[in-house]
Amino acid sequence: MALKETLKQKIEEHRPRTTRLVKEFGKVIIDQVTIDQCIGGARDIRCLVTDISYLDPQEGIRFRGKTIPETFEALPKAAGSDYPTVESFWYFLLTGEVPTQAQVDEVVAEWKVRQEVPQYVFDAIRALPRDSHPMVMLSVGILALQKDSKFAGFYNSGKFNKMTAWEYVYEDAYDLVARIPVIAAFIYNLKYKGDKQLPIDPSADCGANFARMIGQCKEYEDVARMYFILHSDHESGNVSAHTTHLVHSALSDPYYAYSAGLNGLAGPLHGLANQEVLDWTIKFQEKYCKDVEPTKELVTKALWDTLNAGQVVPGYGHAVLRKTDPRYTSQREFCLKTPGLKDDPLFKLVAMIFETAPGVLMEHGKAKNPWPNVDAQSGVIQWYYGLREWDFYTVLFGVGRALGCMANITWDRGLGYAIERPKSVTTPMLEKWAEEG
Ligand code: FAM
Repeated sequence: MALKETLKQKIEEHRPRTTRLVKEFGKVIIDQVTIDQCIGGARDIRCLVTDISYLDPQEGIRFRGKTIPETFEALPKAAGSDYPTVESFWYFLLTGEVPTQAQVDEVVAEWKVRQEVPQYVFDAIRALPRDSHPMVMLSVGILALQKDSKFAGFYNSGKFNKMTAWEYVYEDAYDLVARIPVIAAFIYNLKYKGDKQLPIDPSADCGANFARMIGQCKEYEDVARMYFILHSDHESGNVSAHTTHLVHSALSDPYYAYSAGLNGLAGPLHGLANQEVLDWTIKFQEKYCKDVEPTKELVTKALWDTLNAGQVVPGYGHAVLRKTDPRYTSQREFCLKTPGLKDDPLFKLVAMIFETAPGVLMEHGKAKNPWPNVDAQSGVIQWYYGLREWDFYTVLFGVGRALGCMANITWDRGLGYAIERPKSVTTPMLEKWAEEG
């Protein structure tokens, strides 16, 4: 069955489950809220629902019930590669089913039709000051696409229907995931390659095409596939996914919603951490290792300098995870099996930071999770392949994260999730409840 028909069937099968939960069990208590959660960023409060991915604090992410190695193992691979295509992963995220090769081929073919980006998007990005952050450019590019939103068109048609609204979100979502790598490649060439744009390769899958559009080598095709898949989804509560869900809950279309999600991803405590990691590591090399090899002692000193200056160690810690992020491990394994990369001095330094930082953070005693997250390892791979403009790294994250956010809001509409509206209280109310115990 083709992707849309499979998805339609899945959504229709799922709807009675959601309806029953609300109607028959709506008042069952699944959590309680404490004052520190209220003030502390709603940490851990169970109040969002998604079946696309689940994040276990010890084990890390599962996409549609599968761990990262299981996901890579199960999905059909790109021709001549150990990694699945982004397109097969998109099918899997949306439907929860591992596609057959024929189903993947269909998605790859449809992706190519959808990936054409209107000229006005490029014009809008080109009109920005060239020294704008590439995340601004990406967010503007996505927002510019809004004018042709099929969901907004459906809403304005006067024929809006809650039962079929998801089909228009799906159309926009699919267009968006196919176009965002092309927009990202355009931004890369505009900002760092003197606006020398490279054409879409109509014979290539998403990952290979992205690699070719930014002038990368053959091996980078797998880097792109791996990177986009690993960064796709991390359940619903993280800033970019939650923002996208929140904005779309007002029936803002996928372009409004994901442009907003990208603005959240651009924060240094979230997606920008990958650029901060490279910045930290390169500055460390310049400051401490001009004439000497890095040592654990030097790394320890640099980590304490950062902490004593009141800064966070980028790439370490997590709001939910309490172990090394399997997305970190997956990228580390890629480095270890790639000749050249495993002996690269920057990779060795990142590995030394991995051996050192958890102990320092534990001694520091603040971070609940002293282990590395996805961002601690991702920059070094890009650096090795010559993509050294590290302010671009969050854009790569944003291309991947689109897959998860778009799959999620397609399902949000399919299941008719309500406009989000948590309740706020005042400080005197908290103080009164505190006194009452
Ligand atoms: N370095 C220094 N201090 C840290 C720290 C780190 N890497 N991680 C946490 N802390 C501090 C944190 O700032 C807080 O201090 P205060 O009590 O003074 O406010 C304390 O430890 C408790 O924080 P937590 O409960 O362990 O973490 P949070 O849930 O509040 O925050 C992160 C989670 C990810 C924002 C935090 O660990 C951090 O700032 N890490 C560095 C930035 C980073 O790598 N972000 C990327 C996260 C990634 F998964 C992603 O979204 N892409």
